[in-house]
Amino acid sequence: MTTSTTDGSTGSQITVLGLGDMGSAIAKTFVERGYRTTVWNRTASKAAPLVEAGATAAETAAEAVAASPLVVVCLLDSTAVDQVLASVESAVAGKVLVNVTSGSPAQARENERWAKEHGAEYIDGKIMGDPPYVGTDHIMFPFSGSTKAYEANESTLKELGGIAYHGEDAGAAAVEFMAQVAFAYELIIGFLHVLKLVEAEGFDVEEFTERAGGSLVHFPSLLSSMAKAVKTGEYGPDLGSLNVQAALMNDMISHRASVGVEALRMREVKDLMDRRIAAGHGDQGFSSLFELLPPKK
Ligand code: FVH
Repeated sequence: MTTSTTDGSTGSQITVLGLGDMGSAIAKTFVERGYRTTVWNRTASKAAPLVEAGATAAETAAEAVAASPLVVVCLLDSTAVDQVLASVESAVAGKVLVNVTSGSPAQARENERWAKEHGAEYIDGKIMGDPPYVGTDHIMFPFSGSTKAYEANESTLKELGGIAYHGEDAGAAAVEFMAQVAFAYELIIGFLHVLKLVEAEGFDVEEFTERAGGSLVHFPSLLSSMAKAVKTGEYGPDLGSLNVQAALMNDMISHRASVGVEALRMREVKDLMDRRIAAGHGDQGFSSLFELLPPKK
């Protein structure tokens, strides 16, 4: 339960800036685990439950930063982060800043540049999970940035839940976050389109989902082999050859049209398959469509 400053000394003090749903859950976890926790929020009243639990409320963000060697920032967005950091200025010198606010890789790198300029170490973090799960295995925090600061504070960061370090590039945690979130959204919008089809045919969407869920066990190995094909450029006939799959695509598109269900995605897939086949790659598999996705290699 120790934290460390950039000069290597240790302590069990921590500051949390931002007490929205997530910031409050983070601060509460540290208080419950015995850290001397200082909190600050723009709307001061949100600190009351944490003070009752044992935290100390600071009147200004600068005062809160000055109180601890390790400062966790959890605000709405990067605009809020910029505004709050601008207000703390020299108080961050010698501190380790851990910013878990959502934002882009470029914003993370800019925050790191700002921190260095002000004499602080910077760790960027992202949050994959909901506030009630903070402090459990059901939430994941990818981190990146200063290796020295991460290693010195790893055990403290572990209090938050599952953690993973993605390297010295401050933008890497945001890359991981954006890709993981995009992966989930791409899957679930496809799932909703499929449920529309099942419903249009008059079948039960819950019963179908139970059966479809069973098929997901095959996905990890399929995804791994597709990623390998993309990385090596060696496209075997995964899911069958494109020549065969394109014929199936015609059936899928006309079936959807027959029940009045949108076929946007299937048409995109069919178009990519046709272009790949026309270029002489009909013997390759689904993963070879990667070659046609922009930006062109
Ligand atoms: N809540 C969740 O489930 C998600 C899970 C995935 C990751 N997110 C990200 O976590 C960041 C914080 O989210 P949050 O849930 O705590 O958000 P809110 O409850 O809306 O609290 C926002 C806090 O930000 C403060 N704030 C906003 N603008 C400013 C500003 N210009 N200056 C200073 N503070 C600002 C706000 O203060 P107040 O309104 O109470 O005065 C709250 O403390 C976020 O990046 C999610 O994407 C959470």
